[in-house]
Amino acid sequence: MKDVTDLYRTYGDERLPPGQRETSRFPVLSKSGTPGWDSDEWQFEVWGAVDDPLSLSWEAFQELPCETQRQDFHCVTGWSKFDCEFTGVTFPAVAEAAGVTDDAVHVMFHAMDDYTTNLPLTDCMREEVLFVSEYDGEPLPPEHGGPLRVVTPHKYAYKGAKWVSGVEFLTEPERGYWEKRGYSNTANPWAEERYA
Ligand SMILES: Nc1nc2c(c(=O)[nH]1)N[C@H]1C(S)=C(S)[C@@H](COP(=O)(O)O)O[C@H]1N2
Ligand SMILES: [Mo]
Repeated sequence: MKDVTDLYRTYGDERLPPGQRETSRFPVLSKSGTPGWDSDEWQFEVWGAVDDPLSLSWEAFQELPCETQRQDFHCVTGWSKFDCEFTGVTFPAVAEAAGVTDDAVHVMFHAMDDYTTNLPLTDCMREEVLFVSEYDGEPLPPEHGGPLRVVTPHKYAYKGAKWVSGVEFLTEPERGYWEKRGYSNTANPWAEERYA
């Protein structure tokens, strides 16, 4: 298994970012309830600054190359969970399948509960940004974003959309749900970029 729990070395001296507490629990944080889904109707869309927009069924999405990684998870409200085992498809693999064009600079993730979150393209084109469908070897629990969520271990967890349904490649930056409501746009846990 790929272990990316040492990525903190790029950002700071300590694995636990400043102001965080380690927890062994996995709390649930959602702006509204857990949306339902139907595997026959589920569609994953990729659009915007791409040569080949994607519209993938649940079955087709499963055919993308998948890997398991050990990662840490940092919530902006102050808890961190070490050594999560996430299985999924890397962001670069999805970007490659869609043929991202040269003018793309930014990304908006869209979710089934109308959540959105944004990141610069360079922060997404990393092997540890995963579209996760399994947690600890089991299907990702619905309250944690199942069937599919994004994880961003180099950023606070609000940058990872649960119930992700689409990815939009943008030629200019835009802000997502919490980024418009006072959360940091950049969200680096080692710099404690919590609120804007
Ligand atoms: N679609 C969606 N994704 C979301 C959220 C949400 O409300 N809706 N909350 C975000 C926030 S603020 C956090 S801290 C993490 C929490 O993930 P967890 O519930 O699995 O701990 O999901 C993020 N992704
Ligand atoms: Mo959060």
